Formats: sequence, structure tokens, C-alpha cells
Amino acid sequence: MIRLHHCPQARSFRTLWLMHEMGLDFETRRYSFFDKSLRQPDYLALSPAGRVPALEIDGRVLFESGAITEYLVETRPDCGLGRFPGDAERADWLEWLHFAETMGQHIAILTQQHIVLREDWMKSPTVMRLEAKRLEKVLEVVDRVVERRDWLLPSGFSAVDTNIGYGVMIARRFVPAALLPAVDAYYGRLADRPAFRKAVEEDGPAEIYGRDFYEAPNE
Ligand SMILES: N[C@@H](CCC(=O)N[C@@H](CS)C(=O)NCC(=O)O)C(=O)O
Repeated sequence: MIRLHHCPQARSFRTLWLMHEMGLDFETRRYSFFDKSLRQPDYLALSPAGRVPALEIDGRVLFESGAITEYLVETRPDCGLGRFPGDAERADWLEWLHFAETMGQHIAILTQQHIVLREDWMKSPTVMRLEAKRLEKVLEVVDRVVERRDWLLPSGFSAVDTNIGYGVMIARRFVPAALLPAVDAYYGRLADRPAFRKAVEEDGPAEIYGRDFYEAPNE
């Protein structure tokens, strides 16, 4: 039995989507991002920092979406979505896998600033503008690659497209999609994938991002 612990719209979407790409059977347990259920002792026993995703698999629990991605493709290599030691694309695959969290850190700060901090006096327009600009710079790295090909690696779609692809999906709420046409087209290709659509259907009611776009206010 594989069980994914998931919050709608959170990084656990990466795992939800990837497992559909891999055609795995699994069950999903959903939590609210806001109601402190991730801080309950039962959940902390699974994910000690109280974060999603956590994945129960092969008789243990794993947390950290990048590690989960690597574990899933290594233990189930027939899916063809990993690039293993000896593969010419191994280094690029690893770079993209971890670069997804460079994108993730800016998204996390922007989410905190725009959404989690509820009172205006808690928010910093400077941080919002700075982080949106930094996120745009990160997206430009993706843009330069996907303007030349459909997926991040020359050989085709792989698990790193799910890790980066989740970031691209959320980043569009903070950086106008029109600024990065190649990323916009890449997102269109990702969103067209049956496994992505299945993951969107199973994601659960949107709770974190209620707006399509969050503009950084002027000072
Ligand atoms: N680097 C971790 C980050 C996990 C993480 O921070 N997830 C967020 C959701 S996107 C979370 O669980 N936040 C809940 C909280 O901080 O209370 C990963 O990729 O799994």
C-alpha cells in the first residue's frame, strides 16, 4: 500500500502527479494547510517538521518531495522517468530536481507574504516585489531551455518535469505568464498531460491560492 499525505495546491502535488505519471496505485490522505492538522502528533510522527508531502511506501515513511521523486523512480525504474548514474543526462536531471526547490523557496516566501500573513501590517511590499523579481529570474532559466525543446531534458519528459512543473504552475500566480512565453507554452504542454489532469482532479478543493494572480503592492 502506498499512501500520500497531501494538502491541495501544496508541493505534495508533485508526488500526486508523478505517481499518476508512473501508473501507481495509491491512496491519498488530505489535510488542511491552515487548520493545524499538520502539527498534530500523529502527523508529526510521519513528517517531523509537519510538512507535506509525506509518503508511506515500502514499509517506511519518506518526506521531502525531491527525495520522494528520486526514491520512486529508482525503486520503480521501469517507469522511465529517472536518469540514473551512468546516464548522460544524470547530472542535468539532478540539477533540475534540486532547482525545483530554488523556485520553491521564492514561492514559499511569496505565499507567506500574500496569503499566510493575514494583516497588512505584517506584510512587506518590498519583500513581495523583490521575491517576485527573484522568482522571475529563476523562471528565465527554465524559459531559456523550454524555448528550444518540449521538456527539460533532450531525451524527453522525465520526473524532473513534475517537480519543476509544479513550481511553474504556482509561480504563474506571482509572475505574469506573459513575461515568459516559452514557460507559458511549457505549462500548456504539462497541463495537457492526462496524469496532470488526473492529479488536478484529485488535488482537492483549493485552499491556499484563491486568486489567479497576486500583485505586489507599491510602497
Ligand atoms: N522541501 C520540502 C518542503 C515541504 C513544505 O514546506 N511543504 C509545505 C507545503 S508547499 C508545507 O507542508 N507547509 C506546511 C507548514 O509549513 O506548516 C519538500 O519539497 O517536500
